[in-house]
Amino acid sequence: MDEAQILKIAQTLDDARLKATPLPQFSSFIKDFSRADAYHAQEEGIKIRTSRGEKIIGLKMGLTSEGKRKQMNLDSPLYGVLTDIMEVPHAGTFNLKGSIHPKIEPEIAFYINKDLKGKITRDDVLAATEYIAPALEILDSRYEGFKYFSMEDVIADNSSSSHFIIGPKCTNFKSLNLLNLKMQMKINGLVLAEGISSDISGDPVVSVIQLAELLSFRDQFIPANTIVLAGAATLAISLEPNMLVSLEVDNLEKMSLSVEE
Ligand code: OOG
Ligand code: MG
Repeated sequence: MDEAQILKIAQTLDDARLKATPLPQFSSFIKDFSRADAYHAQEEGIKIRTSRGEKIIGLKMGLTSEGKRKQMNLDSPLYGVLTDIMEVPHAGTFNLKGSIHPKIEPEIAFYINKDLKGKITRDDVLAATEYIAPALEILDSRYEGFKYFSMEDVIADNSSSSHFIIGPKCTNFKSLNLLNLKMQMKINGLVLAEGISSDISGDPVVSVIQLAELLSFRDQFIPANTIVLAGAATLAISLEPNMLVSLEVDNLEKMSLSVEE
């Protein structure tokens, strides 16, 4: 695909996001849309946002759980970029205006304070982690119906990321078994999504390792001072007005978000 076509995809998706108007999938009419083109379009989309003054503060892994891959009918993990304006404070309010068909999902975040490049180990990730935290990600696909036929569409669309919330920080995470943390997302007090931290790539630390590897294919890395969302442990739930969403992860402090119209 040529540069002009890639730029056009990035601009069209940016417009759809700003106008909260969904689009048909590009793969329904573009036949030579490769994975590299898709990440290239994602990078151009992020350039459009940073040129307006947004700051890159994090990265997200997605489709790291088997349940999510089945929900979306997609086969492998992917990543996206988080900017400062996508962050909603913990215990704050999320206003649905400006979203198309938002969904929320429970995650674990890692705050990485050293560069992580290429092939890295579990110990490298732990040594570079300043804290972990429970996290919520709000997804809002810019495509009609929030269903994809292709990985390329969703990657170009910054892997559906819309907003994220980082819960209370935990710095003594080295004493926790990160493979065995129960995660419960409640809506208005009812448990609607439940999983275990090992539903995230078998081990959420593995998501960070996979992220560094995926980035290396684009000659990129996880820079110091980056928030990394490791991916959802359960299926995503559609957001509606007046929901109080809370997330409880074993050994971490509870977090919450109110949703309003
Ligand atoms: C893709 C993004 C998935 C996760 O945590 O699995 C994701 C999507 O489902 O739209 O963020
Ligand atoms: Mg996610």
